[in-house]
Amino acid sequence: HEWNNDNEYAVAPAKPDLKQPPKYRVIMLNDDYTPMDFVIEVLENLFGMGRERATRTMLQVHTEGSALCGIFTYEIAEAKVEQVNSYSQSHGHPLQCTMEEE
Ligand code: TYC
Repeated sequence: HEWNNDNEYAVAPAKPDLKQPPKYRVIMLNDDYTPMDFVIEVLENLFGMGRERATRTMLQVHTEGSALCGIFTYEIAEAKVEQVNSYSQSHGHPLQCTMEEE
């Protein structure tokens, strides 16, 4: 009697579960009233951008209508949106951010 050394059943590889948590884009929206300097300040202080990148992002929003501020987990994205919207409102500006699943 011989063993069957081609036993495929015993060596079937376990399927690795490499699923990542979903990520969310935080998007800055244009409006007609928020001062450009205020938008730059928000991008610097809430999204960690340097002056050059913040200025370029602000101008992209101004000319194209929206721009990406960053990509985060759901909870962080939600917090960023809330911080931008409440900070803007408290300064009397209509500046708004939104989030969308990647
Ligand atoms: N459009 C605004 C203005 O002309 C400037 C602005 C830029 C507003 C970016 C919002 O997310 C924004 N003063």
